[in-house]
Formats: sequence, structure tokens, C-alpha cells
Amino acid sequence: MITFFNDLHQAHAPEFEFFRGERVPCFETPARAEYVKTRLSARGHALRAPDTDSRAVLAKVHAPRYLAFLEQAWRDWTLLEAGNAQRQPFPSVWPVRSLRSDIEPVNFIARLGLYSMDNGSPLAAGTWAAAKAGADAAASAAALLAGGHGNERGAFCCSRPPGHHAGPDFMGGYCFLNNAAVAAQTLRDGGAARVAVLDVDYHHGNGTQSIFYGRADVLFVSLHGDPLTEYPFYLGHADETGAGEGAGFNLNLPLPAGCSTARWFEALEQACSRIAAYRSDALVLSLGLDTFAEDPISKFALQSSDFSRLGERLGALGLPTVFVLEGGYAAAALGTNAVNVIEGFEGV
Ligand code: SP5
Ligand code: ZN
Repeated sequence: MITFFNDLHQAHAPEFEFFRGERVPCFETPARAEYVKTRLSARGHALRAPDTDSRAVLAKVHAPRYLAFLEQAWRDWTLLEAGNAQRQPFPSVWPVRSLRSDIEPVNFIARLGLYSMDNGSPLAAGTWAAAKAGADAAASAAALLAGGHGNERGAFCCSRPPGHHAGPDFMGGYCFLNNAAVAAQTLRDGGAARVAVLDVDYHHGNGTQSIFYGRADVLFVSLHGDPLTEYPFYLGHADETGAGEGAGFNLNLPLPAGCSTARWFEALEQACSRIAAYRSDALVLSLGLDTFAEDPISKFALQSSDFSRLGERLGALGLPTVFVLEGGYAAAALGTNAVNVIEGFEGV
């Protein structure tokens, strides 16, 4: 499968995140994408540099003031104080209920809080460059399929940081730019009347859901750990079905942490039925691999062979499909698991 990959992902390499009040090494590391790249090459899949600028599409799925903040964030941070180049900024205050989010403060940390859902999205010098290259990779994969030339039925965006927690105007959960939303919007702009997004990451794709919640032209379907106990906690319940024109075009299938793989595949079947009934022209798969049994931060039990089965089931939908890498923190297993999905899809 043609894969879009950009070395610029390595520029996003923050050192620390917070866990139980302690600074710990980041789970979301550059090695993740490198393991996937290595396995793709070993299996003979073509790697291409992104060839589509996502800027115009980004403006359709994210708020201008958020994009402006993110692009300049590291520069603003380091201009504050010389020592900041060696320090990671973290938000410490957020405009929750009854506080105003319409006025952007001047203070950097206050702006960072305004544009964050958590303190779990560490920024580094190359965050914008990496995230923008990833969005370009998502746009490139979607443009390849939207063109309808050639015989490609699938395309893979192998990028990081991930994207599905990033909402219209905020970062969160290691995510900055919503690559799946970029892919879906690119497919729409390329002529697909209806696009389905299926999110199989362990964590609910709150950002993608929010971006498309009021729209009928993009169906969002997600299977994930129940938000009552699992991140992102504040979205992802079964009663979230869409709003306004988007009513009926959002389907959440929360599953208990620790549930069996059989139960996971039953939910996948429900997801696929809904997608088939929607009769979309294309599919975007938010491919989180943190459903793997050995994932260090998640609690589902999929084995490497189950990722082949996932790919086979997606292939049976018969839709042009853009695969977008999301989470997955058992880094050394990501290559095998990602390639199993795409080869299952291709019927290899
Ligand atoms: C893209 C993606 O998968 N983002 C996930 C962000 C999760 N951040 C919160 C992690 C909370 C982890 N709790 C760990 C328990 C480990 N024993
Ligand atoms: Zn995840």
C-alpha cells in the first residue's frame, strides 16, 4: 500500500509528560513511526513524501486562532525567556464552565490552557513542523484516492504526532492537528458526497467527533474504552448521536476496559453495519494500535493476528480507505500490527 511518510515527525520529540504528578518519559515517541516505517519497507510497501499542502483543508477543520497559536507557540515560548528553549511548557489553567474562552489572553501559559483539553500534549521545538507534515501526509493519502486515477483502493498516512483528540480549537492527548479530519475533508473536497470515519483507537476520538458532530456528510463511528473510566473521560458515550443536521451521524460504541477480543469484534461488526448502511463513498480509518494486549497504557486484549482480521473486515466494506496512524505505545510491535491491518485489507 502506498504510504505517506515524512522524516519531519522526528522534530516532535518532547522529553516528558506528567503521570500521577511525576514527570515521566513520553509514551508517544519518534521510535513509534520509525518501527512502522521499517516494517513497511521490509514488506515492500512504497514510501512517498507528502505531496499535498494541507493548509487550506486545515482551515476548514480547525479554528484560525488555534492554528495561528500552534504555528507560533514554540517561538512565543522561547522568546519569553532564554532558558525556555530547554524547558517544556505545560498548561496549568483552563477556561472551564463559566470562564471566558472568547478572549485570548496575552500570557503564554494562559493561551496554552485556552487551546488545550489537558496537560497531556507536550510541545517541543518541532511540534508544528511535525504536525503540519503529518497533516500533509493525511491530505496526500486522501488526495491519492480522491483522484480516482490508478488502482489504489487504500493509502496509509504513517505520521506522528497522532490527531484524533485534537478538536476544532484545541490540542489534547498527544494530538495537535486532526489528521483523520484532514483526510475526511480532503475526500469531501475531492468529490466524495459522504465519508465515514471509523476510529478504532483505544481512546475515544473526541476531536474528530466534535469537528463533524453537526454534519451529515461525515459519519463518525468509534469503538473505545468506556469514558466513565478511560481517557478522554468527558466524551465518547453511547448517547452522543450528533446534533442539528448531523443528528444520527455519530455512533459511539464504548466497551468496558478489559473486555474480550470477541466483544471488541462484535462492536466492530456493529460499526461496519452502520457504515455500510450510510453508503459512503470513502472511509477514513483512525488506526490506533493501543488496543494491543501489550499496550502499556490501555486495557483491551487484541493480538497481532487480530489486526489482520481487522484489516480483512475493513477490506470487505469495499471502500476506498485512508488509514491514519493514531495511538499505540507498545512501540516495537507497531510495525507488525500496522502492516497486518493494511495487508489484511489488501487480502495479502
Ligand atoms: C492518541 C492517543 O492514544 N492518546 C492517548 C492519550 C492518553 N493520555 C492519558 C493517558 C492516561 C494513562 N493512564 C495510564 C495508566 C497506566 N497504568
Ligand atoms: Zn489512544
